[in-house]
Amino acid sequence: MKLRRWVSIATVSLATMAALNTVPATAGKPYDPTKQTLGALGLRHGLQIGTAVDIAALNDGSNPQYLRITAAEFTSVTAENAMKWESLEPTRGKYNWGPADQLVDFAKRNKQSVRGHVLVWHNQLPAWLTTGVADGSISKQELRELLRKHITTVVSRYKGKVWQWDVVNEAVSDPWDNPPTLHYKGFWAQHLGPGYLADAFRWARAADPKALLFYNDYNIEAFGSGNPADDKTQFVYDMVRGLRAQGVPIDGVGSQGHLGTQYGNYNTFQVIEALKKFTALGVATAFTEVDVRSQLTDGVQAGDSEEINPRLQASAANFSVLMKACLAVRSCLSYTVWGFSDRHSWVPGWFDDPPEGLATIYDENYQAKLAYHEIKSDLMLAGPPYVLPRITPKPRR
Ligand code: 9MR
Repeated sequence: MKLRRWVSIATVSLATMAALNTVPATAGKPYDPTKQTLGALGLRHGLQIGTAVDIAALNDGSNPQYLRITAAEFTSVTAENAMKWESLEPTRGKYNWGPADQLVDFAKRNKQSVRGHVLVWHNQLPAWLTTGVADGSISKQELRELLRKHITTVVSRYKGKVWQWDVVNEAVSDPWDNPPTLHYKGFWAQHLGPGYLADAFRWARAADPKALLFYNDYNIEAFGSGNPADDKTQFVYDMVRGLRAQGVPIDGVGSQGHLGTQYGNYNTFQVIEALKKFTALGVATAFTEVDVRSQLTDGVQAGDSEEINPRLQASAANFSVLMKACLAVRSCLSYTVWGFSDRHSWVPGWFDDPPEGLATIYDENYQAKLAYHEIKSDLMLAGPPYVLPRITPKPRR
């Protein structure tokens, strides 16, 4: 009786796994989830696990670990810098496709999806463009046409090869900006007005009818006051709702997930709630640039484990909160880390007063950190019956 009961439970759960397409090919070997990569575990949920890729590191033959882990551990890749406008068109009219093409080819060889990053952003613009606008040799009308051409050229080149495009990045100010009331900020809003957002999505859609088109931003992991004047998540939510209401082809909201252990941190349910609210607008969601940095105090720099350990633990907990929220909300299509190793992270170069670092899931010697193990266990333990297959929206026309 006992045995029969066990057998029938096993049969039901195998059937459930099969129905959900989650039975891994075992070829006779018992399936051991603890031995799987992040990417393989993500696939059980239909969730892509990605990383930002530094092409120079990928090409550095003296550092084979970087390429090995990029290929083995992830099912999605994002160019950390190679698809930004200044990288693609450093000289007006002369595109440098090499590094971006290389990443797209690498992804194909390794059966990975590509998140395209980024079409419209106020940073890392080519100098010829910003100086031309500043000295008046590029008019507003010409600027708008240059943007249309850029989006069309880049999206067309990678048509069918890029899964999700970050069409517009970081268009909204922060409460610490001046004025503090949230507003559309930066080069594009300043020169073209906020109408550039709708234009950009429409131009991207015209160039690739199938790619999922995302708005991407930081500090939108959870809602705050609910007042769009000081709650950035609410501002972005209202913006996306407005764009959808106008029929703008926006398919997703990317929440970057740049967190720090020194801040008050979110709990999983606050993040789930935010993802669900965006989902209710009919869009996909994703974590697009996750890392969790810490201050490198004198003690941390001196190797004091009493200062290092709590930071590694807090970092792991934050990585895990975003992963659990993503697993729990079916619109969340991918979870991308912004570099996987402390050897290649934007954090130390960016935050130097006080210095910050320790932001990724592997240390400088490519050893997996607690954060790696925690998100892996999240992926593993959210196994059957708690598998929620993803729901991908139809790209909007
Ligand atoms: O990681 C990128 C770093 O190498 C660049 O120097 C920096 C320049 O602004 O951009 C970093 O990536 C950013 C991403 O493109 C958009 N969101 C914030 C990321 C970290 O700054």
